[in-house]
Amino acid sequence: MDRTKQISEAIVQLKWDEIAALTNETLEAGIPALEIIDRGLVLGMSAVGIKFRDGEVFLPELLLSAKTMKTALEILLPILSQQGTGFIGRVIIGTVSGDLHDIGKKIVTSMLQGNGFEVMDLGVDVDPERFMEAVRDNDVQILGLSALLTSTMPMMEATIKALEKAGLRQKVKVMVGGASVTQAYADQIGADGYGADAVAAVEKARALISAQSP
Ligand code: B12
Repeated sequence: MDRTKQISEAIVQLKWDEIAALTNETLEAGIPALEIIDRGLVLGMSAVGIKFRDGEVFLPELLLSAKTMKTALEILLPILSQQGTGFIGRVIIGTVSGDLHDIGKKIVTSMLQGNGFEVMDLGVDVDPERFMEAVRDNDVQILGLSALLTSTMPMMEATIKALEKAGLRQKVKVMVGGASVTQAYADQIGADGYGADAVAAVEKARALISAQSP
């Protein structure tokens, strides 16, 4: 079986105790970390998400699949964040209020770090006030907001509004992402950028910084 397919199968079959060895073997076979994530882990998680939506698996399985994915990411994310290029800019990132999903945000964070960005990760369930304070108190160019639930996506707009209210909207470019977020939604809430995945997030962050430079 294709090695990345084995990884995605391991996520679906909840092989949390085998995933570390499998990930190391796949790296040793010369498959790049990002390919293992995109063609293995993310495909596996998407499959689990569909099974959950369709009532074929339940919350305990969802938690175990996330644990399996996180175990593999502990090996892979340090590789992504060590690619090493010159300093480009500073980013604050977090998952919005009410939302606990952070796997995708962590991948985005590591990819940004590996591509010249210093990233301050505020974690999950971050309310608009906390984002606003972090932007106010730090020298940053970009604010990244992540949301996976349709019920928490409005907190992205609430955060942008909080920045406006505090007179800080011009200080940062706001970039949004997460499974249910789209470019149309980003436009609708007045965000400056959207990234469908971690590679797109890096490209968008670079473009936003270039546009800011005099
Ligand atoms: C793993 C998972 C969980 C784990 C989360 C573990 C963790 N620490 O993150 C647990 C078990 C905790 C969980 C809980 C819940 N979940 Co959940 N979960 C998932 C699942 C299966 C995978 C998410 C994931 O990690 N994907 C892999 C990563 C790599 O992808 P990603 O997050 O989309 O990130 C990529 C891009 O979106 C982008 N990106 C992400 N963030 C950002 C930020 C920026 C700035 C940019 C530019 C880009 C970007 O780049 C990333 C890398 O490529 C999804 C299904 C799915 N297909 O999304 C459901 C899903 C999101 N969950 C769902 C639900 C309903 C729930 C619960 C409400 C379940 C419940 N009844 O309790 C709770 C809510 C808890 C809460 N308050 O947040 C639904 C949401 C439905 C909806 N439309 O709102 C989904 C879609 C499942 C489904 N099909 O029904 N979940």
